[in-house]
Amino acid sequence: MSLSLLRPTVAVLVCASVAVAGAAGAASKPAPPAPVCNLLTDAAGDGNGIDPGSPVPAQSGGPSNDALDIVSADVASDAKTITGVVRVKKLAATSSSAPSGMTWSVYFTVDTTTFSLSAHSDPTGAITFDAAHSATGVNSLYGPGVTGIFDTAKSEVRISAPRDLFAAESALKPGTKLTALTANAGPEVAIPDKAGAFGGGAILEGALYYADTASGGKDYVAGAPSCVVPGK
Ligand SMILES: [Ca+2]
Repeated sequence: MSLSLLRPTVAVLVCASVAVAGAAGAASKPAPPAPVCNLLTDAAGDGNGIDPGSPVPAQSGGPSNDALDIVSADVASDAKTITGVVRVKKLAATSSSAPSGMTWSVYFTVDTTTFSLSAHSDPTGAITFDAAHSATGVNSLYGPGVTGIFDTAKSEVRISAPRDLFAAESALKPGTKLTALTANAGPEVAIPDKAGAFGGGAILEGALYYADTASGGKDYVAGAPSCVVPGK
């Protein structure tokens, strides 16, 4: 989504919220705002962006991978923590169609900086969590302090980072608008270093490698009530 397409949407939302606030102010006891939930949704059954037999995956490259089939996503924050959630059709830590491991990520943008909160499974199913930003086109990983919950019972991945972790790029304080919410899921593709060797944890992710991607969700205002409890 380009910013030129995004901005008119933001402007409409701002006007709508002002109108609602005005109406609520007339009441003697305004109701608290309802928690937001499922800011981003996606159809089930389309987690098949990867065809393992093709160097450039087709749009429908074989059976949908339930563990990578995004159905919804959220981002939520409070004064201390920001949490991203990716929900899939049926979460699993390993997959025969993604033997190199898998990644689930939530992206959001503040001003011109895009941030990500991600979970990674390795070939054994071990899970790690990280955060990154991509203001200059090169992802810089943040750490430490990123935690998460790989919740197979709810088929959702929750990744949490201390708000302070992003302080160098954005305060992310309550009231900050988070736009361009996007969720991606796909295999992790190991890439060789310049010497042609694998190692050092280098991984590649990108549109060509996503099994599923979802965008076009609603914006989130930091600190707003959500069905997601930050840090949980
Ligand atoms: Ca999907």
